[in-house]
Amino acid sequence: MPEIRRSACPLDCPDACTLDVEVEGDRVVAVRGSHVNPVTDGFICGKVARIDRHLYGPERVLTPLLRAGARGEGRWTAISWDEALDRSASALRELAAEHGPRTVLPCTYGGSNGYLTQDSHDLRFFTRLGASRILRTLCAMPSGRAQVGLYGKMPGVALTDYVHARLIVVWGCNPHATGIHLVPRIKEARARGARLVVVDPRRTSLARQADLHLAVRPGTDLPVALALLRWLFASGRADRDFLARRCTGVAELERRVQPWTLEAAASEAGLDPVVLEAFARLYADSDPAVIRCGWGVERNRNGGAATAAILALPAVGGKFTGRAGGYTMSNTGAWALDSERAAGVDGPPTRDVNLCQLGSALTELQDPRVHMLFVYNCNPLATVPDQEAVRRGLMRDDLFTVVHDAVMTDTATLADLVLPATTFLENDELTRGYGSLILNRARPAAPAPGEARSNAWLFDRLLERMGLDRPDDAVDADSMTRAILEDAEEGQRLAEELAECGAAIPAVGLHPVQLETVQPRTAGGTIDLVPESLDAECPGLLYDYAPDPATEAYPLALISPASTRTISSTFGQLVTGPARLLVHPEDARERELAEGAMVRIFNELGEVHCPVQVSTEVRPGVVLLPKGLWARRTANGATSNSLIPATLTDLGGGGCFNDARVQVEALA
Ligand SMILES: Nc1nc2c(c(=O)[nH]1)N[C@H]1C(S)=C(S)[C@@H](COP(=O)(O)OP(=O)(O)OC[C@H]3O[C@@H](n4cnc5c(=O)[nH]c(N)nc54)[C@H](O)[C@@H]3O)O[C@H]1N2
Ligand SMILES: Nc1nc2c(c(=O)[nH]1)N[C@H]1C(S)=C(S)[C@@H](COP(=O)(O)OP(=O)(O)OC[C@H]3O[C@@H](n4cnc5c(=O)[nH]c(N)nc54)[C@H](O)[C@@H]3O)O[C@H]1N2
Ligand SMILES: [Mo]
Repeated sequence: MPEIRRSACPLDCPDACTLDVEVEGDRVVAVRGSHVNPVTDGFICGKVARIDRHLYGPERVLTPLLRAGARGEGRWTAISWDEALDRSASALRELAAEHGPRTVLPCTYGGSNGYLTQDSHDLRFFTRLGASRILRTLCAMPSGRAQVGLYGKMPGVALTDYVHARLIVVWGCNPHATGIHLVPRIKEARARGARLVVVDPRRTSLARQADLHLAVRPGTDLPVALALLRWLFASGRADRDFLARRCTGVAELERRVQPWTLEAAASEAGLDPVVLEAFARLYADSDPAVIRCGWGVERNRNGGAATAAILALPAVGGKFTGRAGGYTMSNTGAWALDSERAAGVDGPPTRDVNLCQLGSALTELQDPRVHMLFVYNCNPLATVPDQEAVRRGLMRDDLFTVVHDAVMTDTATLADLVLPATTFLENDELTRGYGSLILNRARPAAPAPGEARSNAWLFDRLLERMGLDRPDDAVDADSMTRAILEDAEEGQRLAEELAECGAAIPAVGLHPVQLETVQPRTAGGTIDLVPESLDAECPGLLYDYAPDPATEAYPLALISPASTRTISSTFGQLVTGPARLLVHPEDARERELAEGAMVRIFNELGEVHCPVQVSTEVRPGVVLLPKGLWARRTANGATSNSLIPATLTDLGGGGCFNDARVQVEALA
């Protein structure tokens, strides 16, 4: 008889679903959404519903593997964990002795968003070792800086409260792929008469249903949002009373928006100014109005300022009008848990390496060079800009690369040592949503196949082997969970709720009302529309616009948003068939590209070979290849990141994924 076990999904998605996992013998046979998390509401995405193919598929790494042939040749020798740990520890010891511990670079991003797999056991190990510190900038840095700059860590409108909105603005977000539980809430709001505006260069499925779709050129949200702000000020629709009472920087913001008339912004963004004005009026006229700001906005040279300008709209428009009035960006601010402090993360000063610039860190950085790369929760060859530089780095003879992952990723194929990781259904986890307002505590639902071990287990063994452990360290999952909760003010209540049903809600509850039940958490408790800290960090000043990087040689903007079938590159091994580049019919005609033609997409950084799909889903001047593709999905093994520059966003040092400018031609 199958048994149902409770679990939760810690993958990089806003929804943080609670799950019912059906287990037969030692195997997971089915996964369904449960009702514990109200956002999940009993259904889940197709990726996790079919996760058995990932857990028990042919790509699963089952034992530690030591490279046996040339790098990338695919010949491996299975070794024991004891030998794998000994080899890792002796490589760490020898390289640190020769070059100093900063020669070791951990490489980690978003494989699992749980506190037990990131920023706890792992960070304690690398920090005490004195390794170089990786700045985890691949995502959410520019938008995070903007949000914290204007509002502090104020939680946003609950996704479940969208049903109450009269106007929903979905800005640079594609929930149909990236957080599916918002979609039925938008549908319900629409059924009750709400209007929908979508700002996206792509005609997403929500854009097709929208009252207004603003198909902006990538990277032009900043002038668009500034023009909306200017219109609100100029047409007497700004809420002057609210601004005077609750905000700082009002006059300065009003000054900085001046260059951006609706006409100027529309021209820069490739929009009809009439449509932009219609949007401005609709926003001013609708209450409650909510903006779902996504991460498509941030992935370019203007991404931080653009997010800040969008988040300024509800303040200037006086849109904090109760439940469903305001904005949602990331909701992590609902939690005050500090896993680093609880884990005892401390160590000697070291140096920072920006993950978006991993390629140059591996090929150019000196004093000391990186001689050991330790990859976990990450597949950098698939997900980091300037893929060819990352590849050259990983191919270095004098670099020892360890990859801890559940499957043989593109990055793992170039490693020296591959260590088998558990998946979230096989290890303990404590995780909070960044959309859902929920904290989940999951126990292993099924035994791990083969010799797979969790991050917590691995980094605690290495800590011991390197003699860096201390008697009062929290080690196993229960003691780390306890330490994290005990460290927090509301820990006692959270612990009790978790013990009862495996989930807990934050102190702000499930329905925070912005500027009513939750307040700005800036130093002065005000909304800071032009924070000095952001001015200090920006090249130029906050809200300065950097123009499109297109050139005559590379006129097309390549965007690489999320696809429905993977989470970044996770589950990418399960997707077969060639990836296709979406090209607008006008751009295809100009280049004489027929549907299905093999093309070369190229710029000065690299090239990708794949077939085209001619489609009005993208606007003219924009081509699209999804993020997270595995090498096998293109004819030459390169993916969008081989065309993406390692330049950084205006705030937070983030990735400019959508600043790639390319040319496309038929492959002879
Ligand atoms: N199925 C699935 N779900 C996921 C993920 C996944 O890969 N697959 N990834 C997870 C992660 S890591 C994240 S960060 C979130 C991201 O979730 P989203 O916020 O939805 O982010 P993206 O898919 O990057 O981009 C969203 C939209 O922005 C558009 N876009 C691109 N450039 C611009 C621009 O300059 N301006 C505007 N206005 N729009 C632009 C794209 O066309 C896309 O439709 O989703 C999470 N959920
Ligand atoms: N071209 C392009 N590239 C992008 C983006 C884009 O918009 N365009 N978006 C970026 C975004 S939003 C993000 S968030 C990043 C994500 O970049 P990455 O963090 O590299 O994300 P994934 O590709 O999902 O790789 C995570 C890996 O961690 C592994 N993993 C999962 N759980 C565990 C665990 O418990 N332990 C260990 N050891 N491993 C585990 C998974 O199997 C997977 O191979 O990619 C970025 N890359
Ligand atoms: Mo992300």
